[in-house]
Order: sequence, then structure tokens, then C-alpha cells
Amino acid sequence: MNRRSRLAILAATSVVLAVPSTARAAPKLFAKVGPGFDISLRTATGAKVTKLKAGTYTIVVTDRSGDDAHNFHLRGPGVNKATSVPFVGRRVWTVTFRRNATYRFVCDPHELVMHGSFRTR
Ligand SMILES: [Cu+2]
Repeated sequence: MNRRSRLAILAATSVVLAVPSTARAAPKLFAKVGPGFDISLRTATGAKVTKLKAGTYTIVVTDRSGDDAHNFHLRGPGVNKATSVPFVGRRVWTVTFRRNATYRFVCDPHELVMHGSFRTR
């Protein structure tokens, strides 16, 4: 094997190694607002999110507020995403939570009674 083909093999190997062998889909969280004055963020098993590992998550937002005029607004370091108040339906967000931070979710028109938060580590 000459030097050039050895280099070509090395280059090809590097490209393969650059792709993580354990690439996984981002964990899913489920955000809900409405009907009524309920707002929540839960894991796939239905547990309320109070603590979370920093990282990238897929958030499935279900906004069923309709005539009650609610929205779902998630904010914190590096994150600021919201549905609009008239919106009814489903949105899928990809968000990255930083370490050692507090994230809050609220319904903007009723922030005092419709809110929640969690910490990351
Ligand atoms: Cu509201």
C-alpha cells in the first residue's frame, strides 16, 4: 500500500469516527395548556418536570385553550418560545436547556395563576 492510499483510508476512517455511534433522539417532554386554567410540563411517563438534566429536548406542546385565551410560554437561559394566545393545536419545539438554570413556563395572560418551573443540572 502506498502512502497516498494509506492517507485516503485514514481520511475515510476519520469521517466514520466523527459520527457518534450512540446517536439518540432527543428525549420528549409534553407541555399542555387548557382546557380550563391548567398548565403543565410532564415527562413521557406523566411525571411533572421539576428537575432536568441539561441538554436538548423535543417538547410537544398541546394548546387546547381556545376561548379561554391561554398560551404556553417557556423561557429561561437560551430559551424563549411561546404559542400565541389565539392558537389552538400542537407544536413541536426543539430546545436546549443549559446547566444549573431555572426555566419557567407560564400562560402570559394569567401568569399569576398559571405557571410552573424546573431546575436543570
Ligand atoms: Cu391563561
